Amino acid sequence: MRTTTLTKIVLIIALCLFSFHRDALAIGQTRYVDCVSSKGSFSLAQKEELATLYVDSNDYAGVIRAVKDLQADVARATNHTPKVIHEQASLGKNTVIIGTIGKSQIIDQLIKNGKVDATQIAGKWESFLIQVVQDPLPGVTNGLIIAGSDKRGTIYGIYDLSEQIGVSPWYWWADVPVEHKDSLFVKAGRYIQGPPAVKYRGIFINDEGWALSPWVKEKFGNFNSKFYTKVFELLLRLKANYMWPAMWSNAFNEDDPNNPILADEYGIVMGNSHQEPMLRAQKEWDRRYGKSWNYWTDANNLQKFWREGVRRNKNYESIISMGLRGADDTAMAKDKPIQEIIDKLHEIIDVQRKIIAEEVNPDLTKVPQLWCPYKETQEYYEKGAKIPDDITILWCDDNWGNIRRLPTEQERKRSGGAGIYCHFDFHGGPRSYEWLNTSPIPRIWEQMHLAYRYGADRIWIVNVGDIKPMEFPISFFIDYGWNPDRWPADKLPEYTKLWAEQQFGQKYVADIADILTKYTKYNGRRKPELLADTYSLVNYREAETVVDDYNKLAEKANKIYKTLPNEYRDAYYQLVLYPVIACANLNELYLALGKNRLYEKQGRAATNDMADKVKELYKKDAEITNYYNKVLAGGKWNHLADTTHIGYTSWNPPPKNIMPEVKNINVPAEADMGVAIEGSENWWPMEDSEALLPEFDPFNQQKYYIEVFNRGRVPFDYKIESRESWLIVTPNQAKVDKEQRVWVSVDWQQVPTGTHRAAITITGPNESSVVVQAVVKNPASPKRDQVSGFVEANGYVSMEAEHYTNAVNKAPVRWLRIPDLGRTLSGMTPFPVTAKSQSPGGDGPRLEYRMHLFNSGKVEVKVYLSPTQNFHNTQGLRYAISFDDETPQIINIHVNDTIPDWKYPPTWNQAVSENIKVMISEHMLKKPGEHVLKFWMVNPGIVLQKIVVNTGGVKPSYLGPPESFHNSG
Ligand code: REL
Repeated sequence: MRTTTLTKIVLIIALCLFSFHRDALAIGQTRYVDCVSSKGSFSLAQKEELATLYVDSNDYAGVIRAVKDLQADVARATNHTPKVIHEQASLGKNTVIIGTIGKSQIIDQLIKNGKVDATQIAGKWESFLIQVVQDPLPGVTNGLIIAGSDKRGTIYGIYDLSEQIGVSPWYWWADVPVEHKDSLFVKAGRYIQGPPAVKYRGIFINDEGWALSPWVKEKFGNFNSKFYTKVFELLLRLKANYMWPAMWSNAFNEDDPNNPILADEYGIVMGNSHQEPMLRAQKEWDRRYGKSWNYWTDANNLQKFWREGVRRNKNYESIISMGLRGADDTAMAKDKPIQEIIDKLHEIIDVQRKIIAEEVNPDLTKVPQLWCPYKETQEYYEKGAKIPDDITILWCDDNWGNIRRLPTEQERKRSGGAGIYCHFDFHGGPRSYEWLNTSPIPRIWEQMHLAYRYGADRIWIVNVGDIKPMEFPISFFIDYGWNPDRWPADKLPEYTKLWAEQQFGQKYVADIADILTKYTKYNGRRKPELLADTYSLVNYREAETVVDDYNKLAEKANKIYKTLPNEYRDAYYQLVLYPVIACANLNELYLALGKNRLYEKQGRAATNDMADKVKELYKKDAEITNYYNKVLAGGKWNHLADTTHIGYTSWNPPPKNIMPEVKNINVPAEADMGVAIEGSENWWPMEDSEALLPEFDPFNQQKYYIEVFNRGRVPFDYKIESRESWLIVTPNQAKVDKEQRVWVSVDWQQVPTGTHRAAITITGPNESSVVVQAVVKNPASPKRDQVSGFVEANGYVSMEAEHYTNAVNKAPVRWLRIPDLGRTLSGMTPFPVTAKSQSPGGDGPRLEYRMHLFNSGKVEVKVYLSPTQNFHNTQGLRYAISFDDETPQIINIHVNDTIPDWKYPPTWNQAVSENIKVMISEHMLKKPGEHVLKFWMVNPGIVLQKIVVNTGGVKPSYLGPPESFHNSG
């Protein structure tokens, strides 16, 4: 008997620990639900025996509704449905008592009787307490109390329990399965959360024309309350509270009158986009007045229109967008003098506030309002527009995730506070990006951390396009806003793992987290819509390495897919596999396209193969889209993969993907040998110049390729000879049908000291031959294992920021590594981000990079930085740079960004497209040998990703040369 019980316990524990069991049910929170009982634990479910769920019928309708979700969630996990009751008389022995302080008699009574101490949450915003209480009330032996400080506090408490029992906030929106559990226990203890650090946290559904709209039409008819309640529920499960609704052809309040009613009942605070003031969608205006609004000519109609809007929604919780922009995301008056526009803005806000005072509350400080200095409207503010103190200023990013402005010390005193509106999706220039998730969480962290530390914490709202496929960054954005202190930079990898675990269980956590981190990094390097002609085809094997890495990731993601139990596959496909295989395929397509064009110039027989490959990959792209739309989850997400992404010619998406133009050539029959080499687009014997491979050195111990290719249809044999026995060439003879890649490397045990030139002779058909030169540099010193720091090769030293030799801190400033930030490895930034500016030099904070150079004279230092905006609106963000004892040169990263008219500076297009800002300084080095490069802090907010010291050999590439050989010394 005892053995059986023991076996059972062991089995249950094993089930809890292994396979797809999910520990990280509530990301970043103490885990309080278990599937085995423990001392003093509360039994929520034990086979058919379920605790009763009690909620006062006088509590908020939204709380009562959420309890029904909890009831359904328990059933999802256990297959048994608990009872929901509202009468005190029917309280069972085991009851979950749920209620809002001040709205639930029982909760108030428990607090009064001292059974529950709610002082930590009472009167706070959106806070809750979950506590196991023995004998809380007569007849109740075991109680689980979920008490909320306010309506959403209670709702969040309810959904927190749901999350802990294994229902992911994405259970419906991403088909995340709920793992079956026979038993659920809440461990003895008190679990408190809130208040959130950011008061309003939400999303903006936008640019919904291509994917979300047809999906909504097919599944819900229109953007009605059937659709929106799905969104509201998701937001509450994520602990978000705020939203701007879809607005392209839609009007939230009008398309379904139940929309605002249900938003309010659920507990979602509604607003409208930055261009739609006074709780009215632009479409409502268009439907009535049919032309663009203009306050100069339409003041009366606009005032009437606004009055109707705030009157209609006055009983619902909202944040009212204030001010005015032109219709359709344009400036309100392009040709008028700026002062006239500012005066008009003042007049508009005055009128709007008068209407609000008359219609909603004469005490305007009680009515949440925001003004959003989006695009041109920021100029009005910087040039003197005065925004009433109690209105929240919702600062914006540059549409590409880089915050344009943060509150100054003075502005931080405003009673309305500040917030941030930013983008994971954008319809506009320099190119729309609306297809896949391209926002790695380290950059979201870095920017929102800045925002938080500079006091922009009243509202965070992010443009998420169609919601899908932004699931992962949405979770992070909301979780980070809830409790930024829980997620310092070094915990970001943990966040990714916990998120992966919440959706897929423990088994593949590390691998899935790795996939999420890498695919977002790869997509963050350049938006897929901009990908054509990005990576170098010939230098540093850049394009093929990117494709190789992406394909390896796709292979890994696919392998996991195949071994996952069936019920996890849909979720995994949409959250992990799809973005990886879709973008790996696209990268490969552009590599094939680049090769097709290069090969055509070289007359390679393989030109047409590359054209076929492009066609095949283009077809595969359509198949992936089709799978997402039609097969995944039985077609549940049809259209959500419709967004076009191939064939852009401007910022505006093409209406349909367009197959890129490929080149086909007529290949003559006769065999004809061509030779191409790494680092060059030329081919020989066509070219007059010398065929010279990049240099070989004992530090990096490179291998470089030579490509022997056929310009005819008949295959031929080649032979390769070199006099140097230490030069390894493989294969040194072969039959070439279309092309053969030959690898050249050096046997470093055999090479004599010094610089050598080795000729490699390739002999092909009809006695044709090509000579390729290899330069091999084997210096007497330094020696590979003795050198400390980096070593120059091929005319450069390339260094990842985190591979500094020395980080010099100076209290309170220290250097912070932000893992996985940026295009290559990670980012280094001076911390805290609110630290005072520093004068570079002396013992100032700096990163030091030791290196050995073989060259001297003039060198160029290229510093790769995140494209941070001039968020202080001062002269620009600066760092300083020096070699050895040089006086540091101060470099202003915004020096070329002077914005006379507050439009985006010309350098901005390049910086956001490339997702990097490269600054160059020149230095004079008297002699070769050991040097120390110093990167000095001047302003906080600068994020260093990579440094390249160019002694004359850097070749064009997108990411810059790969990292040079280095030793920690
Ligand atoms: O991303 C933005 O904030 C804007 O482009 C949009 O809010 C804008 O109103 C656009 O969707 C409308 O055409």
